[in-house]
Amino acid sequence: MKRLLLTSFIYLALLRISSGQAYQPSPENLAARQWFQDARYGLFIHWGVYSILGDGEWVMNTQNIPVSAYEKLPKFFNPTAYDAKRWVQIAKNAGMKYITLTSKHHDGFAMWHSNVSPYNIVDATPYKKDVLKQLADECEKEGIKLFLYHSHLDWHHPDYFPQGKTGRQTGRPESGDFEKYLQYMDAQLTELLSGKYGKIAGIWFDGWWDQALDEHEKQARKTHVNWHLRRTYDLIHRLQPAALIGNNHHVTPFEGEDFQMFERDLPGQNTFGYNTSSVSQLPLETCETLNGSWGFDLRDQRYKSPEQIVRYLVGAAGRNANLLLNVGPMPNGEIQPEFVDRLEAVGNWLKTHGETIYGTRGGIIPPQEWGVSTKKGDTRHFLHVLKKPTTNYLFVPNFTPKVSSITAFDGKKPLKFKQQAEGLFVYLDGVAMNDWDTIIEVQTK
Ligand code: FHN
Repeated sequence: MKRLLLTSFIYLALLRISSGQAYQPSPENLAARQWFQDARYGLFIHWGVYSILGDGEWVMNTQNIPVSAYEKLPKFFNPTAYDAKRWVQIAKNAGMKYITLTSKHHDGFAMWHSNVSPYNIVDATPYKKDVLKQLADECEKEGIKLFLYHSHLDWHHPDYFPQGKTGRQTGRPESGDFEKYLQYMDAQLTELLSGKYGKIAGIWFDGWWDQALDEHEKQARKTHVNWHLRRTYDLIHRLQPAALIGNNHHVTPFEGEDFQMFERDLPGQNTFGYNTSSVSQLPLETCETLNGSWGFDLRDQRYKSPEQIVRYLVGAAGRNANLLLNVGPMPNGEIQPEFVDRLEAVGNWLKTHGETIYGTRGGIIPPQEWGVSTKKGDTRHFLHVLKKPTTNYLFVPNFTPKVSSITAFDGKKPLKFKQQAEGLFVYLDGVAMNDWDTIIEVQTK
């Protein structure tokens, strides 16, 4: 009887695992999630052989370049100015705590020395050096965590079949074995997570949506292929339990994922048309470009100002999310000065105001007309005023914890306040309003 019970228990457990319902994050993984939320700000790097053409990372698709022609590109990729040390310093000066590098984008080219395919930075370029290894070593040295962006979608691999809705003109064969493609992808992920590149903080997937041919299917989380996501996720967690898995599928998270991401929109918003409005309980991250492009685009001058970036970062933190801000380095390996200068200006702001961002969580009140709030522990609250109120006071609705003092964060001037059942009134007389962000600190008992 005891044996029968045990067998049924094991069977049920296996059934739950195969139906993808039993993901229990490990203690290391839960700790990593805390770290991730505390970090709040990271550098996204889109870099690959596509950067040579200076037309973004989608160039293979947008210019309908067949695989046979695109395969010539790596022969011109010789980033002699690439300096991992410099990249990590740029991220650090910007106040960023982690870097997310494209290990493989949709073009299928591996930015590390892969043994699974010669289509990689060491075997297919005159540069012949493993850019990922250099970055991983430098990150490790400097205490910056490293995530890897990895595309599910692959415009190069012959077994990525059936083809999805993009990359249709790349001349790939009209047949293929999707399961073989998944094995290839898992083998490459295994290489990335088996120690040579140290501790990988997380895998940032993208491209799942390529196989969901219409919006309805996408929202129903259905695709034309079986991605076996859970199998891949379990493999990653087996190799590195603390590695956080996120997937930019633009729908509600699947079992086995550790954070939820949004693209070019703050959580809950969908101005870009990509995102789901449902926000999960997982740690959150939103990614944005510093100009208008992910991969290097020679013509793109739409640089965001440091002020815009700070306000976006604050908006994200107030919604309990990280900001992953992107640069697309040039084909020679340099990050252009227009990016570096802006990143540094934000880093300078963080030197004096980072206390209200790092290690915080979204505040106890939802975003307001005037801005957002963050909190540190249970008793420190930061009101980030992003839009000057028309009155001489700020109204914070439903703020129930008992307030002991309120000060302007810059200059530490004590402020008058009135706490009533409907909320908190903070009087702004004498507060120097700042166009970027005026911060008011509320101390509660
Ligand atoms: O197609 C990609 C795009 O190239 C870029 O990598 C962004 C980053 O979030 N994500 C995809 C579109 O959702």
